Amino acid sequence: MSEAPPAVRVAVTGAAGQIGYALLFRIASGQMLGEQQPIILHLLEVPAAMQALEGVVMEINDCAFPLVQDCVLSDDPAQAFRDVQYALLVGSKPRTAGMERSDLLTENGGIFKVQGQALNSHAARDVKVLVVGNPANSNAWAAMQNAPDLPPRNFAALTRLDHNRALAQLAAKLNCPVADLRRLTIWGNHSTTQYPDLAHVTVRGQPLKEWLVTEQDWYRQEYIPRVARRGAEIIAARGSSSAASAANAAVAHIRDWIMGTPEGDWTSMAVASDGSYGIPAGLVYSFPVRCHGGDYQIITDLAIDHFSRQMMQATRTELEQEREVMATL
Ligand code: NAX
Repeated sequence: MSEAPPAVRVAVTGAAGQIGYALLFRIASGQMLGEQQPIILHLLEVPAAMQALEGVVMEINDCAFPLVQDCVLSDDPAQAFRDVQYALLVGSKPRTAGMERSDLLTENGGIFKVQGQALNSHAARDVKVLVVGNPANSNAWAAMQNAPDLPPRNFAALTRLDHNRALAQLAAKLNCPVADLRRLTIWGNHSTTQYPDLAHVTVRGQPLKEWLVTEQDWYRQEYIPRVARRGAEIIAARGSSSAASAANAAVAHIRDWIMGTPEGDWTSMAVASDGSYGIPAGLVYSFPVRCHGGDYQIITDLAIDHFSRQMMQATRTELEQEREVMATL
């Protein structure tokens, strides 16, 4: 019988929130890091939510997950991030009535500054950080800026939910299984300026491009806004924001980052730009990426047409503006 590998430490912030509630059980069951990988969960919350978090941990215990060796609960980022190899930063401050977007940016910038500093001081040197809490791209940028001793490429923001939403909407239109689709890209910000790009998509290996020319109105006027505003559609229907699908996307993001993207396909991750496609270096921007061996590579050689260029520019401009606000901190 082969011996189990040593446990890895996985931090989740906002662990008592609704995404946390959908996420922790998936991580604990082995769906993120594999069914052979023991884990120690490090759960960070604000003091007011610690009691609720204790209840969540009771439920984790009651599942008797064979992979879970321990749960560390804390309201102190220094303690929560000690020696962690993965950090899923879900907790953030929601936008409330009367709050300007710039207030949202600075309030969250403050949270992610502190968390970046704590990761820098206490996390494993090869920690992989996934920011889910909004505004996710700019929060990831703030955390990265405050963690100068950690590799910037180990920070990412979640656009996998947008990627999955875009796949599902396209599959519904084509009346085909999602599994037939490859090479879809979400460019830019996890916001309504994101650009779900179908120009490189293949369906059962055949390019979609010619079909797309005949469906321009649907693509530009229905599909792109629908994917970009899917979060609002969920809130209107459910009365609260996406949780299970967000948790699913976070699990898939980390799993692909570690275990690799499928042969012949890619995924979307918001990562520090390397200057590709004219996106300023360092801006946390969603790109098509291939993952292999625990690392990602931005796909740098896609042909970009005029429409795509305009869409990519619009979401880039928004991210540059967000970064300016964050940089004041
Ligand atoms: P909830 O309000 O249910 O939970 C958030 C939790 O974070 C709360 O328990 C709160 O106490 C905690 N928290 C707040 N500040 C904290 C801090 N400084 N340290 C630790 N914990 C803290 O929100 P939920 O629905 O779980 O959503 C969490 C975040 O994900 C939000 O910012 C939301 O906008 C964002 N989303 C991002 C998505 C993405 O694709 N990137 C999609 C889903 C979601 O909208």
